[in-house]
Amino acid sequence: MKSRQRFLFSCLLLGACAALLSAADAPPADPEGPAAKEQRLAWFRHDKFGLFIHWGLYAIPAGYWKGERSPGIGEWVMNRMKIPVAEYEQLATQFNPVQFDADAWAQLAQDAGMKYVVITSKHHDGFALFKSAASRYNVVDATPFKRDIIKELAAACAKRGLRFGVYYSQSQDWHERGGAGNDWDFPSNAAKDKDGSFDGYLKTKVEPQLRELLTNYGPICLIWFDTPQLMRDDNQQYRGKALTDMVRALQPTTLIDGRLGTVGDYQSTGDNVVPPKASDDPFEVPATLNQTWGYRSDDHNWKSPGEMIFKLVDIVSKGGNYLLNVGPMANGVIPQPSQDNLRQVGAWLKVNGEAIYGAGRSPFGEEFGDYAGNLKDRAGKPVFLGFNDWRCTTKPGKFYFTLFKIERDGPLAVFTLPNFKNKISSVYALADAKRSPLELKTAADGRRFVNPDRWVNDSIGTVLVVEIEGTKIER
Ligand code: FHN
Repeated sequence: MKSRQRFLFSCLLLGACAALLSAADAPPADPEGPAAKEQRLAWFRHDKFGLFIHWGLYAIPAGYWKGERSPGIGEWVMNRMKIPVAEYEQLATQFNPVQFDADAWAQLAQDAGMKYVVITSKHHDGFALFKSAASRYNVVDATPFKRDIIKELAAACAKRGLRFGVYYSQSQDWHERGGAGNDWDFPSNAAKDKDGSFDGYLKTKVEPQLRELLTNYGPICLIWFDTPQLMRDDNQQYRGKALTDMVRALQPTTLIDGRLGTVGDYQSTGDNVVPPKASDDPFEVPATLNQTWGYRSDDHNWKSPGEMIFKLVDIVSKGGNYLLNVGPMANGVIPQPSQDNLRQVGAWLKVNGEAIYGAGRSPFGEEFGDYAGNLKDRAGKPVFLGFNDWRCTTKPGKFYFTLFKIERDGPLAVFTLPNFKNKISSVYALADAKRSPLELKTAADGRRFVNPDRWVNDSIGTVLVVEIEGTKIER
């Protein structure tokens, strides 16, 4: 071959390789198909633990309005007290959280061992924590603070390698006539879903604001839509297709949660609801640290670090993610008990994170509990009695058993392994840097057990690693 021919041939070859490579890299054609979803979900399935942040004007009244206690969750004060828009929006003129420090928030998430952060960019009260050309009711245009909170937090997260996502209340917007939920300023006879005002609100506020969020703040790992009222019309037709299409077009890797009003990328369980059994379908449990999402000055009912660790392991062992919430105060500071408790979870994860990040669900199931034979709930359904002695997560060739209640044989701590046939090559405690093998014993009935004595002084979850032969679990 002459050199010119050789050159042309190499160009063709390179072109063909590049086409093949980019075909392999390109996202699968149908963005709603299972392959595209799985591709988008890879980080979510790995990361497991995220920080939820509910923050907005409601942090100022903190659960009280004109000296009267508002019942329920803090961010619902406008609704519960039927506060007229004209009065509530005045809170914006007082919103000046001078102690807000995005770096400190992102640092807390990192210290807690969380891998992603999701903040309320606009909650049901309609107030945006970002600069928006679609509505002046936003932190930059309507408050003395004038700083774009979403921008600062997105940057602080990016600096620490944390993924960043936004909560966006697409249906309820108590500030707008067309939005769902406010029947005290805009009586329900407006029939928003029929007279076009809800569709108008979607077009003039929701769509442009989502475009802003997906354009101005770097990669958005997920959008957490919520309470999908009116997202289906009378004929059950989904009216948010423009929203879904926009997310897919602007950021094809952004996940859509399970509360948009159509099938998202994963299931969102009910608030604080942990499913009783494991699932292969991805899901996320949104949960509070006390009883409220948005800050309430009178809610001191904190979950202990031990409870949170149990929930994290429980959820991961069932195949899901845990999105745990903080409600910062009006001055921009996250309540100290939230910080302290989360940092303790982080300390546990520092030692035991291998059992969580990237881990698969339990192949067993008997550890979750059982339906009580003859107990029925008020709806007549059988009652599920949860067990919380141990949980199991997995990686190829490994089981991670996290022990929460230790059985004892006299003074000896005993963990009896669930039944499986694979040979065991090694057992050790994850907290043991030396990974010294623990002796595996076999009882008269053939069941295998270990005495992890030295390691069980940690009452909030001792992880035993059991390495097995083969990657397929034989039962
Ligand atoms: O009404 C909201 C509530 O304020 C909060 O944002 C939670 C979080 O999951 N979602 C709704 C209720 O389910």
